[in-house]
Amino acid sequence: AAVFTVSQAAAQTKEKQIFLSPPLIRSIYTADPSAHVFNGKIYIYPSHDIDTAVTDNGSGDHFAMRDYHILSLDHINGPVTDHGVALDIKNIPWAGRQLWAPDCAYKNGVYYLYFPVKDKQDVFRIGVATSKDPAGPFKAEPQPIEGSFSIDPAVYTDSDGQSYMYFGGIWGGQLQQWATGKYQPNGSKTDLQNDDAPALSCKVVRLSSDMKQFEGPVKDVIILDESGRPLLGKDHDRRFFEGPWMHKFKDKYYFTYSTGDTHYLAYATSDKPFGPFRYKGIFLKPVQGWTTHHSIVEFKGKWYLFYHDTEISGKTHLRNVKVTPLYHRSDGSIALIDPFKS
Ligand code: FUB
Repeated sequence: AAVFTVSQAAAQTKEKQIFLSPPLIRSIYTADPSAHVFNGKIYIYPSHDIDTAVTDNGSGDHFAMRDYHILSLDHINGPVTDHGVALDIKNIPWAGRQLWAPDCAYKNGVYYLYFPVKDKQDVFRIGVATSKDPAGPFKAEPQPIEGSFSIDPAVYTDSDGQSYMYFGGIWGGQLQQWATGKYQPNGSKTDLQNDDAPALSCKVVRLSSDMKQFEGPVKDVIILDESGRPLLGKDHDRRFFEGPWMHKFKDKYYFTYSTGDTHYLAYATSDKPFGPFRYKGIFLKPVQGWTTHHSIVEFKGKWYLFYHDTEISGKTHLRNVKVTPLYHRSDGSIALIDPFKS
């Protein structure tokens, strides 16, 4: 199957169905919302989708984004401010093409914007840019983070101050091309192509105290099934595809992610940030559009899911971000969200 073509399941236009939430902003296309609370406001770090002449060649090339705009809200239902261009690809010295899903972290008066982009050899790497203002503009470091690869960085800072980066994505995100530890330019375009072997894992690594480097080894985020065995490559309904996020609720670490070609957002929990994690279920049914990507954040004592769909454009590469409440039940499970009203 081609990468990023619209699957029949997700492409069914949900005619006569009513979307659960409205787009947060209509003046630009936005996707992959990483939301954080800084200085009592919500800041959203999304991808900025654009329409280009690039056609879908099976590797996500039509996601040809060139800059980031940061959004902010004072209240969950309040007006959204678009702070303009926060980082442009032309100001990232090592970048080639495709600015994909970013994230942001804060430490000691500095905001760190983490972003995946293909380098001039067309290999995804992860870069970092800094600013004193959560809305930017950000200045990129001259080189990508040493040892970084693939896409979708999500940085989680634990209660002890240690930050971790979760990252990776299969298919167009190239994770499978790093399976040997070295980039395979002519490697598989999808996954390990070994259905009965453990699926490729998301990666996790500690960040250095200056937030600009990896510290220690890059490890696998192992997701175990109900029998304690790693999820297998053939388990497309449950295995990791892309779009990781981490949040902690009542001392449990919740690893949340997209299952990609089956279009779910799923979760797995652990007592430790490195896992292993136990698969628990899905918490968002397929949205309109091929990709599904999210973040989870607590704001003023309530939890929210930030996600995207294609309500405005109907095109899979021109997305819009949304928000809806998210509920943790007393047994630790997350209540399932349907992106359409029933
Ligand atoms: O926005 C480009 C890519 O699409 C992201 O990196 C993936 O997570 C998917 O949402």
